[in-house]
Amino acid sequence: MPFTPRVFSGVQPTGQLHLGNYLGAVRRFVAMQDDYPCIYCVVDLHAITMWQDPKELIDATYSVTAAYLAAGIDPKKSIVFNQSRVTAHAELAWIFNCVARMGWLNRMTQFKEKAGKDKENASTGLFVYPNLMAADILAYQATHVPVGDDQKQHLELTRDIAQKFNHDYAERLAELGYGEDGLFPMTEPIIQGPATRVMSLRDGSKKMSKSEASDASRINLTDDADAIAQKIRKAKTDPEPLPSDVKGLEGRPEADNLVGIYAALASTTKEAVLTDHGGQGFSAFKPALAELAVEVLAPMNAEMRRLLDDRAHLDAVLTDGAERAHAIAAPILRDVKRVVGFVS
Ligand code: AQP
Repeated sequence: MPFTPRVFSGVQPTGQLHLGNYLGAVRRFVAMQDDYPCIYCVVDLHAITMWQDPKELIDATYSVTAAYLAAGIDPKKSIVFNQSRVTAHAELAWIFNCVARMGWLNRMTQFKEKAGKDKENASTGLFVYPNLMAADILAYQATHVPVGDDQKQHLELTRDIAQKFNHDYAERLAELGYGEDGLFPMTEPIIQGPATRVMSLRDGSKKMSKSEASDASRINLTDDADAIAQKIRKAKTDPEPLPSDVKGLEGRPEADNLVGIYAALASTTKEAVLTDHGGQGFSAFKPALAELAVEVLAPMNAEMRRLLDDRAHLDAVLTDGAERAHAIAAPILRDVKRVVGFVS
């Protein structure tokens, strides 16, 4: 039997959300609400795979929740909650720790990037992070996951885990009345638009990231108009004017990044941006980009501030979301346990 379409995605409360998180992920979350039942999680279990100060983790959890709502996620329509409140994530992750293979995880580039040279000192949680991500998605039998380009490999691993589980337990699944599709769907990543990988404003070869030390490398959703304008003014560029077509952006990562950001903010394509701005120097293009960024981000910024002053409301959203998420995940997890052979 085919799976009911359902969207799941999440963001880690590891700092302030930035333009990359917004354009690559959260804006797509908002768009998908009209077409699918959606579950949007603040993935606090993932956050602690790297050290988090507890008080900062609490603040960041509220901040990501506020950003979700300010960006346009409707908590009545979509489910919004923080991951640690629904125990199915951790329970299923353990089962997937026993399904996924060391060799699969050894190939994950995000672990290599985050662990850096000091691999021996990385938490074991960071190593099995992709198994928890697979559990997040498959605990809801989610069929679609909107993410930025950096998560593509983890989504492939999710499919490998789903496939191996369905295959290893095929006989048992058949005994329990499951059809050929098994218990878990082959989830589709949704990686779309001109800004699926927004790069650092200081270095066009590095991804814009919450945990990057330099605040000038990213535009935070909490930055005010002056900060946004200043960061864009100081963004690293090359001395050439903008080309008139996309091919001319090859080998110019910083120019490509700023054009991609403009295109995403204006909901258009890089081609269209270059039709309007090709031939312009950065001294003209950067103020136009800053103006557009402020126009899009300022209302969200104001709404986030308003929401952050009302923790009771954010708590109510998270509590309600966790109850609704649990109601979906609990019967799926119960079936997984029966399939595996746990007596209850
Ligand atoms: N630079 C980016 N461009 C486009 N999309 C991005 N995403 C992250 N960075 C960019 C997407 O945002 C969603 C949430 O990401 P996350 O918080 O779960 O973790 P991450 O991918 O590791 O993001 P950061 O900002 O780099 O966080 P830290 O520094 O804590 O690791 C995901 O869909 C991601 O693809």
